[in-house]
Order: sequence, then structure tokens, then C-alpha cells
Amino acid sequence: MGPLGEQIAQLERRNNALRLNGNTVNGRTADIGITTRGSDWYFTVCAVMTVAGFAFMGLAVRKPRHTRIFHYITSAVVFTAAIAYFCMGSNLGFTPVEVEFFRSDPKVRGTFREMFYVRYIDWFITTPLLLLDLMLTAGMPWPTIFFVIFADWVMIVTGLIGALVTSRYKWGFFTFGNFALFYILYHLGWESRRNANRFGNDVGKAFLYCGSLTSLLWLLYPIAWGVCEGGNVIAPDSEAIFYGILDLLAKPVFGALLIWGHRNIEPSRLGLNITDYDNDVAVHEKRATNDYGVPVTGNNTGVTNGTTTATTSGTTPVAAPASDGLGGNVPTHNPTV
Ligand code: RET
Repeated sequence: MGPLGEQIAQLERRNNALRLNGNTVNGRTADIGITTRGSDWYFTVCAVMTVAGFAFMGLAVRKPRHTRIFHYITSAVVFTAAIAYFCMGSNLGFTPVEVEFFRSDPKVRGTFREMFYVRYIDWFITTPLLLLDLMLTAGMPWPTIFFVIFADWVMIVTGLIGALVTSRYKWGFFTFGNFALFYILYHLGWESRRNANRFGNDVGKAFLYCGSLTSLLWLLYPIAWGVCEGGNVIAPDSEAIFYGILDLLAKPVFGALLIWGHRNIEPSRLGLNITDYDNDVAVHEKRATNDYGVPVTGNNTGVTNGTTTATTSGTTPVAAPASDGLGGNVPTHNPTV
């Protein structure tokens, strides 16, 4: 074989993850595990998540800082997923779990199934961020957002515990998780949807598209769990494809739709008070106008998102006191969330 032939042969063998990182972890060996094709697919999803993250960040830097919140949240989601998928592609981040159901089908025959706990670490970080994306779009009050995120954590943690349990008690945890999911979906489909419509047609539509996609997809996750970690019905490679497609739709596709939906929506309309130092001449002396098209002439940079800031060229911005109409001053900074 010539040098080129050797190089091609090397390329074909390049995914060594399964050989380097074996199936024995915590003193047990997973005999129901992914193959190199499963590993290749996990790396592919990792690549897509990474590209999506850079694309969202690229879109973010072209926008004024105070309008980047949804770009940043969504980038955080896909970057986290990229690392989780790198981990799974490398045949890491799993523990062998003894199956409840012993199958005769050769694809799922065995005693210990490879259970990727890293998936749950990913979801623990990213699903609250996805809910934040949606509930901030709907302008929901922060205590409601907090409690829905709490329900989300219950859902993910009970799913993880259930996946680690061998006996039929695993289905008890699964049931808790499903209750939590229904609570979340009720809030999205009913409370948040109605609240989003209050802010106008564009906000209502952005929420409707992203919320409907989320509701549909999230209902499919417990089904995947039931046939993978729960029931040991489909092979770990099929598990990779099932969860992989769901995650691609729930993260990069959802994210693109959400960012597009927000293209003409000022965060201040949703009650998000975000100050932006781009409007401060002390920071950006060369800009002729601020983000609202108001000329930046020297010392007063004008209004930022409902918060009045008076600045003196070359010094730190000073908040101008506002009057409460009764002769007293009220705080100018009034964060909503
Ligand atoms: C589990 C099992 C326990 C019961 C339920 C589950 C639901 C999980 C969901 C996960 C969503 C993940 C997303 C990831 C982002 O890409 C934990 C599988 C209800 C809905 C959207």
C-alpha cells in the first residue's frame, strides 16, 4: 500500500473511542452498549451543536447588547449539549446498569446496559434554560418561572434515579417525572401562552411556535426513556438516534426559531429591564448615535430601556434620581426579573 492508501486506511479507523474507553466502569462491564456507528453519530450531533452555538453567538454580536439575552441563553444550551455529546461519542459519561428485563433479541441481549448519566447532567443545565427562553418570551413573573424550573429539575432527577434503579421501583420515579412534565406543559400551554398574547401578535406568535414545538418534543422524551433506560427494548445505538434527533430539534432548531421570532421584539416590551453600556459615550466614544438612533453628543446619552442614565464624558455613569411626584426620590433601577 502506498502512503496515500495508508492514510486512507488510517482515516477509516480513526474513531478509536470504543477501544480506548472501554465498557468497564465502576467494576462492571456493559454488555449492551453502543457500537462505533453509535459513537460516530454522537460526534456528529456534537459537531452540529457546536456550529449552532457559534452561529447564535455570531448573530448575537451583531445586535445591541441589551437585545442579546435569547442568543446567549440558547448558545449556552447548545454549547452544553456539544460537550455532553462529545462525552457520549467518546464512550464516557455512562455507568453499566443491570437491566430489569432480559431480552432474547441479540441487539439488547445481556445483563448490564450502558446508561449515559451525562445526558441527565446536560438536561439538568439545559432544560431550565430552554424554559427560561420560553417563559421570558411570555413575560411570566419570576416566581412562576422559578417554580416551573423546580418542576423541571424534579423531572430530570427522578428520570436519572429511575435509570439507575434495576427493580420495578424505577417506574415509580418515572411516574413522578411524568407528573412534573405535565405540570410544566400546563404552564406553557395555558398560563404562558395566554400571557404572551398580551404583548401583541408578534410575541404571541413567537411563543406559540416555540412553545408548540417544545410541548410536542418533550412528550416524546419519556417514550424514549421507556424503551431505552426503562424497558431495554431498543439498542443503545437506536437510543443514540432517538435522543439525538429529539435533542437536535429541541435545541438548535428550537433556538433558531426562537431567535428569529425575537428579531423585532425589544426585551423592554416583555418587562425585561436591561441596561446597555453601548449607549454610554464613556465606553463607546466614537459612536454617532445610540441604539435608538439618538445622537450621542457629549455628556447625556439618553434613555436606556426605561432607565434614565445621565453620564458625563469620561466618567462613570451616574443614575439620575427620578421623582415619585411627592417630592421624594425613587430608585431608578427597577429590575423586573
Ligand atoms: C425523563 C424520564 C422521567 C420522566 C420524564 C422525562 C422527560 C424528560 C424530558 C427531557 C427533555 C430534554 C430536553 C433536552 C434538550 O435538548 C427524564 C426522560 C417526563 C422532557 C428538551
